[in-house]
Order: sequence, then structure tokens, then C-alpha cells
Amino acid sequence: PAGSVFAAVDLGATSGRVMLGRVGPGTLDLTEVHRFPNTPVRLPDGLRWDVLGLFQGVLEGLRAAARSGRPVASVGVDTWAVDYGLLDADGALLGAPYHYRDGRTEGIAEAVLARVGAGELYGITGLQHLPFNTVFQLASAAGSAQLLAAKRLLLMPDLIVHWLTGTVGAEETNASTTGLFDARAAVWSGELPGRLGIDPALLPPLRAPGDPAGGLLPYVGEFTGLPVGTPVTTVASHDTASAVVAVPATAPGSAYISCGTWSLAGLELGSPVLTEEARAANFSNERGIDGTVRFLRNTMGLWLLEECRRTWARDGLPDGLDELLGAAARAEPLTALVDPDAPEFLAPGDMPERVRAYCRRTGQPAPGSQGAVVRCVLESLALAHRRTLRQAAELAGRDVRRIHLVGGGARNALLCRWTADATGLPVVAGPVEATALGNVLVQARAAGLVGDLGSMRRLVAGTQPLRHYEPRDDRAGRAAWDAAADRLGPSPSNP
Ligand code: LRH
Repeated sequence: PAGSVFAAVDLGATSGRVMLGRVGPGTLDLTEVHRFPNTPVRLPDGLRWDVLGLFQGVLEGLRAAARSGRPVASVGVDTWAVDYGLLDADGALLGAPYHYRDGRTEGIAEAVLARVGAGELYGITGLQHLPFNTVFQLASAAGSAQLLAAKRLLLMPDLIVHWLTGTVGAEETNASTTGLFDARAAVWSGELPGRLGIDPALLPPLRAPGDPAGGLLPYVGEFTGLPVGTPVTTVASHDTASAVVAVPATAPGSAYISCGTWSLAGLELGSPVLTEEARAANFSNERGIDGTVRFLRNTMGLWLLEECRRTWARDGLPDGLDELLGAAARAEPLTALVDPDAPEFLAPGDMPERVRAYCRRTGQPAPGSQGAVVRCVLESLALAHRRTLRQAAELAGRDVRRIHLVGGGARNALLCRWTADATGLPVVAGPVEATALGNVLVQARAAGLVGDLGSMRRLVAGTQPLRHYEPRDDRAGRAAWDAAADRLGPSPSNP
């Protein structure tokens, strides 16, 4: 078949995958060659990523890519944001990277904000306040033997690229999620590390999506069967940045929701919004490709449902998604609601019980059946989408007329429909694998096969299956969602 083939390594919070993407004129398709679970491990001192297991999955995926028999033009790596590994002076990894859901950053932000005020920090980084931002993780490790021994900090995708190629760098879309990056100048902040007691030498030189990142090392070639020196191309290594590249928006007035474990809902802008209003509303200005800004809020996404299912599986209750969604569709609408952004939903645990406890505490009927819990979770997520997108539009002075929902959530017909109903806006759902597509497209562009962001998006829109959800337009239905939105109230505000 015509077209060049690129390997996208995409590590998510629940699974990793290696996909082969074929790109040619009017052609864009993806084949999954390997998928593996991402299972965090609890150690005595906290929750860690099994980064060696993940790297093994990457190597096996690349071997599967080699076995496909199609020459791989290049490899790109993206993962979730904020987390990192530390290297010592010999370049060895100092311990398994912490999981952002580890509790060690509790109470740390306050200490950091006592040194650099929240307004000042936001004025530089434009970053949403999340307790696990890299800067707070580093502050929680201050003075530790590990941090004292560290010579380099590599964000997760950069660590994988380092092991594949031997090169060292910090990809800028992901660097923009650390809390140490200057959103306006798009470079590491010159002053924050010093003021926060972080050695600036830890932070590697930046690289931009499209930059070459070296070639596969001999040991990788030997294991995978890919030619030694196969180029690794820097992609938008923050998974959300890659997903937004592949949002099939072809007209103005589009908002996006990258919906997986998290729901990242917002707008693409040409420059950051660093106003006090944006800070108080806890909006992020993350860097995208070509100098774009993802003006979005990170809200709890399908994590709530995933964690419910894990609890039910443990308890021997039904946990099949189709069955649960069927039960949710039959449950009473809009009875109990939770604020997905409430801090108690962040850590792993018994999510159905936390949802019920939230409802009891807020004077609502606690959902009894599994279907009622799932309905509560999904309607609450739809309302959080509404809240976030309305706020984004207001803060950025934009008009939103349609929503593109990409990522795993695009498969969840109830969530898509309820997002359309809650917002009163049409939802275009898909592609599900937006992140891998964005990864592939940036590689293809570096190879000269596609053009600007607009042409990449037209290629996605023209080749990927999309589902359309129109909002219900009966007055009673609209009033019910409006009333529910009032009950949910505003998002928790920033410190
Ligand atoms: C989504 C994501 C999100 C971050 C979170 C840590 O996978 O990268 O954009 O905020 O993980």
C-alpha cells in the first residue's frame, strides 16, 4: 500500500500502545501492533510507575512494528504529562518515577506559594494549579538523597526517547506542564528554579515537535529488528498536545474535549490568557505545536468510571462496560451529582463509595445501584464539560458553536450524548485514537508529507470515522440540564 509508515508510541495512564500510522496524499490510517497494561506499583514510600515494564512494552511494540514488514520511517513517543525520572551523573535512573496520584505532594503547594505567590507563578507559567504539577513534586522531594544525586530530570516521554536513542532533551509541549516553563517566552523560566531551590541544570535543553531526537541505539535495533539509527522524531510528547493536533476541527467556533482518564476541555488560542480571572478559574495555558496555546482546564475524566469498575471487579460485581452503560441509560436522570473536580476523587480507591459519600455529605440521595452510580458519574462529567467550556469561551472572549470530543471518551455514546444535551451544542465524537494520530502526523510533517495544522486536521476529518450528536431541543430537557448545572455550581477555585 502507498504511503510512508510511522510508529507512534503512546503511553496512557491505564495502557500503553504502539501504533503504525500510514500517511500519504489523502491517506491516514492506524494499525495497533501492540497494547499492554500500565499497572502502577505501590512501594513503601509511595505509588510508582513501572517504567521498566513500560519500556519493555515499548520495545515489544517496536518489534511488532518491525515484524509488520513495512519499513518504519521514524518513531515518536508521547505519554501523560508532569511526571519524570531523575538521572544520576552516570546517566542511570534514580528510582522508579512517582505516579502523579501519589499523595506525597499533599500540602506542598502551600509551601511553594509562600515563596512565589500564586498570582506571580501564574503570570509566568499560565498553568492550572494541580497538586501534582512537576514543580510541586520536586518541592516535595527537596533535600532528599535522590534529588541531591540527580543531574538530569527527564519527563516521561523524554526518558523513553533517551533510552531509545541516548539523547537528552525536554520537549516543549510537555515542559509547559511542569510549572517551571515561561508560557509567553516558551522557554524554561529563568527565575523560578532558583527561587524555588531547584537546580536549573536539571532541566535539559528544549526541543520542539518535529525536531530530530536521534536514532535507535544498537541494543534497540538488536531487540526489535528495526534498523539501528532509525530516526526518532520529537512529537508533541504531551499526549493531550498530540490529541489536539488531531482534532478534526475545520471551522472556527470549535472547542475540544480530549477525554480519557482526564477530560481536558478548552480552546486553541494564538497566545496565552494570563489574566487574574483565568487564574482564579484555574485555567491552563499549555503549549501546542506551531506556537498554539491549549487554553483548557484539566478536569477529572473517565478515571471516575474506571476506578468504579476496578472496585466492582475486586468485589466480584459486574464490571463490563456495555452492561454498565446499559444500566446507566435505564437509571433515573439527574438525581444525584458530584463535582468531578472534588479533591477526594484524585487518589485510587473505592470510587463507588466515595461517590455515595459525596452525595450524602451534600444532602443528595446516594445512588444505590451500579447503573445509578454510572449515571451520576457520566452526567456529572457532562456538566463539568459544560461548566469548563462556557468558562473557557467567556475568559477567552470566544464563541463556541461545536464541540469535538476525542480520545477514548468518544466511544462512550452516553457521555457524548449527555455532553451535547448539557451544553446545548453539537458534539462531533472521534477520533478515538487522536493522540496516536497526532503523534503520527507530526512525524509525517517532519518528513515533508503533510503541511500546516489546518491541512493535518482536514486529513483527519476526511479519513477518520466521526459520530455526530445533536443536542436535544425540547424545552423541558434543556431546563433540567440548566437546573442541574446550577446545582453543580462553579468549579472549585484556585488557592
Ligand atoms: C492526560 C494528561 C493530562 C495531564 C495529566 C497528568 O493523559 O497528560 O493532560 O494533566 O495527564
